[in-house]
Amino acid sequence: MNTPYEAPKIQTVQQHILESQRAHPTATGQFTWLLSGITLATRIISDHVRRIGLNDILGTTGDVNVQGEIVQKLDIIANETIAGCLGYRGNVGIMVSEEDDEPRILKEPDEVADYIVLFDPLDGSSNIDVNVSIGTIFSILQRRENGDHGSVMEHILQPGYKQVAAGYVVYSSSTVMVYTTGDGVHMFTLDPAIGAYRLSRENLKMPDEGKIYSVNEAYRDQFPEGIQSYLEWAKSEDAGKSLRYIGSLVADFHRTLLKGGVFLYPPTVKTPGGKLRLLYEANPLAFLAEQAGGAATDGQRRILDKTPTALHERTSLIIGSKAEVDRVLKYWHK
Ligand code: AHM
Ligand code: MG
Repeated sequence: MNTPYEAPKIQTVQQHILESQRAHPTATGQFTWLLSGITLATRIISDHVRRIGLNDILGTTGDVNVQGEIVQKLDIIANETIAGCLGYRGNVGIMVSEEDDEPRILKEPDEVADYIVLFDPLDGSSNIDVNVSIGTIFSILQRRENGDHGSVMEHILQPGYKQVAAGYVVYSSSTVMVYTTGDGVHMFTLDPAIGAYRLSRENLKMPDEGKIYSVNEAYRDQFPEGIQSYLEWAKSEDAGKSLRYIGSLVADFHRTLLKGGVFLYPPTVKTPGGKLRLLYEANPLAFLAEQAGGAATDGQRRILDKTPTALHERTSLIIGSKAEVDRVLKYWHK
């Protein structure tokens, strides 16, 4: 019999997570439940972003956050939306946000709540007012061990290689989610017609090489000499490079993931320890980069090997195609 209509095969992010969890017989579904909180929150944020010019949510709140940065109204909306969507997922014990001074403790260590969620609710917020891509970045850790009642900070300040999942959402020409649980990198696009993230690419690999380098060249004179030499080389005709810099890490990284190349935020005279946050920015993106075959370093060490010493710790970051990251390091340490 002829079928009058064949429904398109759709795989949502929820189905994808459930299916990959099936490969782990001990999985309880708790993790899937947690990730569904993130997908819900980012769908709500995406809706705010789309309607931003129509509502009174453009502009600043008049406050400065713990990082010394001006707080945008949408920063707060994104922060509270994520906190709200995750707060009642009973398995989240601690939430740590770039916008909050202190972690939010939802469950005491002796209560059963395995996960710690760390996030940058709205990365690139200086781009909000000018309709340029922005995003949400998240990192998920497990409390160190069952029955380990160490201090809250001991549970949070784990090196990046201990992440159990990480990802981001870019709010751009479309809303795209990319995540890893250590089993490859997968990309989904929000289908506004059905309100769900649909699989667009599975097991994404970062190209081994790429012609784009991405850096705020205005700080060139403040960078270490080796980085300046790399930039000189990158500008030469022989190198065949091209420069792109959006100023939203999440969007600059997304391009690097898809097209290869390298993103650099080296130390500057003004920020000798680097500008980007280790826990909410560098760690999750480094996990994704490595899972996609790329690399991430602070110039001295692999990002994922760094043991954080403070909640809002900053780091320098060189991330992208492995060969290009290696080339930058070679120039830096010549
Ligand atoms: P934020 O918007 O979460 O505060 O993030 C900091 C941003 C990154 O997204 C971006 O890579 C970087 O700061 C740009 O900094 P600069 O303006 O110094 O180039
Ligand atoms: Mg940020």
